Amino acid sequence: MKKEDFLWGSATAAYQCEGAWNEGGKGESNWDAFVHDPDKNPKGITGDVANDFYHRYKEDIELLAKGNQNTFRFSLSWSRIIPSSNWQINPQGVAFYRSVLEECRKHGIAANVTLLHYDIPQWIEAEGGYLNDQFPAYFARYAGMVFDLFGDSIPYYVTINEITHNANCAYLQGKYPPNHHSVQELCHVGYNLVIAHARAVAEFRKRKLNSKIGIVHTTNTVQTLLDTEEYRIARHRGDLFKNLWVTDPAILGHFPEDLPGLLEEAGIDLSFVKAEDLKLLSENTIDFLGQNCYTRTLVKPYVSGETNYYRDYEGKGEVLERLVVKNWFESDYDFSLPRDEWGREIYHKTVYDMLKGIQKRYGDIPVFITENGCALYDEVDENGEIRDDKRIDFMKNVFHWMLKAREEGCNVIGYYAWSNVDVYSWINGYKKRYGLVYVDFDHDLKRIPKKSWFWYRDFIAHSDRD
Ligand code: BGP
Repeated sequence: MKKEDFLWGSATAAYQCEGAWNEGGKGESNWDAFVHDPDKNPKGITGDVANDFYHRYKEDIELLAKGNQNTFRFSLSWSRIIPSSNWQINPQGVAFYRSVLEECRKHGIAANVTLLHYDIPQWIEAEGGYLNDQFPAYFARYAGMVFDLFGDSIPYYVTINEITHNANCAYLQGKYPPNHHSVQELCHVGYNLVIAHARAVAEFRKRKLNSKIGIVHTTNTVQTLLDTEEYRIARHRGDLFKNLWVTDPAILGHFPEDLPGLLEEAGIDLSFVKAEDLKLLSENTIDFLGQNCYTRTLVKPYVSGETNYYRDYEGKGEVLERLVVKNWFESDYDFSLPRDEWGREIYHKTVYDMLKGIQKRYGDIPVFITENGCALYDEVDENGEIRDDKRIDFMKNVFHWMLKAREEGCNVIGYYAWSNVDVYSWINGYKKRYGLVYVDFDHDLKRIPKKSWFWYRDFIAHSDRD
């Protein structure tokens, strides 16, 4: 496979890497406000400095290039480009992203840029954030400004990162800002985000750019251990909850047919749904799908408990990742499989199942694996090296399954390791590391390529010859 046939790269996100939270004319974001509130963020860990990408982007992009990577996924900080409610553009913010793009261009790296990766301006959060029915209009206005500012210099635009995961963590689990716990709000926020996405696509189409536009979804392919009628119903409802309410509208232009009825049966007030929004959806589908692929979701028929999502933010291996949707389904477990220190099942084949599932439901839509990675407590050894063999083993297995799906006709066109260098991991802090390059967060933020960075570099070089 030639390198030009397939993009190999790695990914990051503005709040997790940039730092410089109040520099360069940047406004306050919802994450800035949240991490600075001791009641909401008792650990006190912030992304104020993060890995300082704002000042070190040249070094990080050079590392990508030296590692044979030809694509870089990053996100824009909305509040760096438009700091306040007067909608004035911040020239320093724009200059920063132009320099990042120029650095990519110089190194022959294709930029894959997300407009919204969890961080929104705090003034919008204060007005109700995603729950405000003005949110889609705000997002479309911001997106239009970004398309005008950067145009074709960005070959791949992504509207929003992980609507489902962000909505679940912010409005169900209550761990991400604004820390709410309400199933009704979860549904409303989910709807507003899907519509915001479609409105941004509409802005993009108006401008007739040569670039492509997509959405990034986190697919947890939903599976069961048994194949009975009850398990099949739980599986389908799991798929509705985890995937279809985002991927169907984004790719097919409409919500799944049975979704409204099931939600109403569950007591959700759907009065926020508007006919004009549904028309907009049908007219604004995407060019490519970005899939963040970490693990699958194993479900069984619902037994008990209120709708909720549980994750381990301590990394002691004590809490299993768990999802309950009352009367629909709940998590199941295959204890024969390994788990990471944060209670998440490690199941490499999920990337294959995911690509096959997309092909079956959506045909030939181009797919990027926009995130995939292995969380570890990496440490520097006595020789100054980071021997992250577990990560290499993880990548080898994932690549095996991804390339098998490609050989079998799945239209996967690129892969991004999460993350290019170590970043701030939401709520978890800095000890949960995914990077191909180690960052010394306790001292000088020095970058040290891990063993996996060298392995990936050589893998890409080798894949270029085949
Ligand atoms: C995805 C997010 C990323 C990243 C990654 C790892 O859901 O898009 O921003 O954080 O997951 O997750 P975490 O840092 O929570 O372990």
